[in-house]
Amino acid sequence: MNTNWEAIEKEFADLLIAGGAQPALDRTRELLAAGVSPLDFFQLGITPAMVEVGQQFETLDIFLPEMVVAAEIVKRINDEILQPALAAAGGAATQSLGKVALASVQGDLHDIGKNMVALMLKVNGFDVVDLGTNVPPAEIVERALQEKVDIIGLSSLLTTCLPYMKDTVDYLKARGLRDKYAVIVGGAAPTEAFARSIGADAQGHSAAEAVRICRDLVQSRARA
Ligand code: B1M
Repeated sequence: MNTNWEAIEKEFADLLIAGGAQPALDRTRELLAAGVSPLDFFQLGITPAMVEVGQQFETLDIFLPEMVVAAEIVKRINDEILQPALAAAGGAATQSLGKVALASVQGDLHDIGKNMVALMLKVNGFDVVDLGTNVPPAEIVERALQEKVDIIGLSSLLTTCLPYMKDTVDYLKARGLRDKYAVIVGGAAPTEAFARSIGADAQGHSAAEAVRICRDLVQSRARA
């Protein structure tokens, strides 16, 4: 299917900033009915539209209330349309590939991307323990231990919260647990170089990439 993603991104950035949920929900349903895949729509339509919303916030063309409303509309698009469609397409996994604890790190309340990572991991055969947002390093590690996870996934969109990713890895080391878990970081804030610098195992740019990385991490740990 030949889809003009640039036009869709622009259309949705305008719809999100205009602030009414119904037109955005209707248009999403229309695109999916026309054959657009929910994952492509999320990655190539909605995510760049949110980046555009963020840019307009940065340049003071819009303000926090508009960004809050845009986020609420995207949550409804995800909850009511995309996540059910993705879950239905994913089918039921017969065997768990591994268990992942996911958190938006201390100070960070952004969760739209983290929630999509959680869903994509689940539909691809992982068990996910979603620890929520604004989770302090010690809580992440102690819950990972309680829940007997294989992988710790840390999300952050705020550069001011990057130190808490490092603190989480440092806390693992201090508890003598660093080798027990693979650690993946993601979200708009951490770069690959940052991930390396704090001793994380990997960094992911998207939910689809997070799934690929978690599969690789589980396989390489099984071989080790
Ligand atoms: Co905020 N915000 N925000 N925000 N917000 C950003 C992040 C910002 C870049 C906007 C901007 O200025 N351009 C900026 C951060 C600047 C910086 O740190 N460099 C910013 C700011 C400044 C703030 C506040 C400080 C604003 C204020 O209060 N003055 C405040 C902070 C609140 C807090 O957390 N303490 C704030 C608040 C908010 C809202 C509450 C209004 C809302 C969040 C609502 C919510 O999440 N429940 C919001 C939003 C919506 C945004 C933008 C516009 C969109 C974020 C989003 O949902 N994107 C954002 C602009 C941007 O991202 N460029 C912005 C869509 C989502 C699907 O993408 O989250 O990147 P993303 O997730 C992707 C990948 O990153 C990846 O996969 C996901 C799916 O493909 N990924 C992982 C994510 N986690 C992963 C983990 C992995 C692997 C991959 O492994 C574990």
